[in-house]
Amino acid sequence: EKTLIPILGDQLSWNMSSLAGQEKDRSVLLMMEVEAEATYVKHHKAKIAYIFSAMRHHAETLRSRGWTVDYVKLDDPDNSGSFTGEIARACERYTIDSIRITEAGEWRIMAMIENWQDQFDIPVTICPDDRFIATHKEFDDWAEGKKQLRMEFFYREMRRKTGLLLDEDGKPEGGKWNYDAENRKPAQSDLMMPKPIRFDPDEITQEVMELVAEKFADHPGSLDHFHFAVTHEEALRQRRQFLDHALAQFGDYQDAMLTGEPFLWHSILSPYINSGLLDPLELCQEVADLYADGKVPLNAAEGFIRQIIGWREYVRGIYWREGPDYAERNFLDARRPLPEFYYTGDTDMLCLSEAIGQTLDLSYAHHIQRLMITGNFALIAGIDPHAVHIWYLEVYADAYEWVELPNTLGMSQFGDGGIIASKPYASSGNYINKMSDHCTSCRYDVKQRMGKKACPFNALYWDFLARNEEKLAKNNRLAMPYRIWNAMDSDVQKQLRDGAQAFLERL
Ligand code: FAD
Ligand code: DLZ
Ligand code: SF4
Repeated sequence: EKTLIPILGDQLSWNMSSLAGQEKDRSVLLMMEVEAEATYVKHHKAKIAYIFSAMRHHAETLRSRGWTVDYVKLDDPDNSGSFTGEIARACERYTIDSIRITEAGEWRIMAMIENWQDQFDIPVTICPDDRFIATHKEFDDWAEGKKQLRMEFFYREMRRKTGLLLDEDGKPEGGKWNYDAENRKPAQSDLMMPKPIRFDPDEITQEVMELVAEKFADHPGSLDHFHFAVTHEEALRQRRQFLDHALAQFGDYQDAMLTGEPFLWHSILSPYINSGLLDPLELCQEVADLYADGKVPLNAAEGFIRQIIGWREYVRGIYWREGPDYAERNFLDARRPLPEFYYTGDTDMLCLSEAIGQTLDLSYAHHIQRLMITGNFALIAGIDPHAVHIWYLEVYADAYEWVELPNTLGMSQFGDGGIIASKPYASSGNYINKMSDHCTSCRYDVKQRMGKKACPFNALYWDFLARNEEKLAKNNRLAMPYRIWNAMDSDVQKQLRDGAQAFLERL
């Protein structure tokens, strides 16, 4: 009689709650590469290759630590293609008296797991995922009764809970909780710029890449630039690389963008944190230690820690609190289909071709590209937020629904009507010009609002405000742009709206 312990593709941590206290000779760990998970949306080829390779490596190390791991490969001839089908088959291979699993990261899979007990007539224990800092209850208790769920205040709770960057009196280091105002510098290309480690595919990764190329040929993205770490050791090497060479300037250049530079001073750690190869709290502790030792400035350490114990925990809380219908929300009633160029990068708007091109090559783009280039464009062009959500879920190696959906549909597309963002992240070309060097080499002129050479973001931005005036004009944070819009000559207004319309029709 054994306990069956399924380990999902984003549960590749040593300290999974499903394994805690379990006896190795009474447990069978089940890992499954299944068609349903690879195709419920068309994940980027490099994302699937990353997940499968990391799973295969993790299975090897679990075995070397004495666990029995039953690993079902995608091309196993008996593979049923789904988690539930594979649990059913495992129950035939072994005498199972119970199933134990750490809660999954999305509603879709939780619904499957919750059926298993009745379906297989075996007790199923679902353990909380304690790799997160806040429990579901802690988030819900914090959110209860609040009119607005501001990340900033939740973040302070997480600082208190972890003690990160607090002095002996429990006060924030440096006297302020948040140093974001210092983190908005544009960058310049620099030969000394740090580079993430590019990990060469080993034999296991190569085998997986062949499998993916064959089975998922119609999925977006390329395998030719595969760069991800696939083991705990490699992920730790990238962590070291970031901490030693990029973190110190992470704060300053957090929002900067440069043509031909996909990574800048970012950590490129999200795929590893989200699938379990790296522990988020341990990483933040190390950042706090580097600050304490005088190795990195406070705006960098605080900015980085805020992304993880603040934003990352906060969006997870929102995801589970809002429920499975969150994905269907469409506050602005945006209906346009996603432009084809999101899957090819083929557009003459340089900021977009850069962000999308690197996404298709690398399965990576940094935050401000996701928010202010691809996200902003979709928002002001009125693209259906659900289609935008599917795209982000497909193309990024770090994308799991619990983190991707609130970021995309909530923060970036304002589809939730302002639960996450206090105003839509809509902007004209001006912001992109300030934070990047793209506009200097673009065929459009960022300073022009009308005419053939005008940057399309400009007319679209005003059209977005005009189109949504009824829903957005009440928002205090948009008072200024609406004042500017309403002070414009009606001729100018008309030309901007006609220009936007003509552009959208050509999309
Ligand atoms: P860094 O800039 O080095 O940041 C450090 C870490 O902070 C990241 O590794 C990540 O773990 C965390 N982090 C930063 N911002 C966020 C955030 N807003 N939400 C959650 N964690 C954050 N992040 C994902 O992990 N998965 C997603 O699917 C995802 N989708 C996004 C979609 C949109 C539209 C937007 C605007 C953002 C999205 N993000 C997502 C957040 C962020 O863009 C990525 O976490 C980040 O770009 C990953 O690169 P990095 O590791 O180099 O990050
Ligand atoms: C994203 C993904 C993919 C592409 N493939 C698998 C898989 O074959 N097996 C697996 O266990 N997990 C996979 N995943 C991750 C899951 O779809 C899912 O996102 C997480 O388990 C979230 O709970
Ligand atoms: Fe993007 Fe407009 Fe700048 Fe071109 S000019 S890079 S389209 S913001």
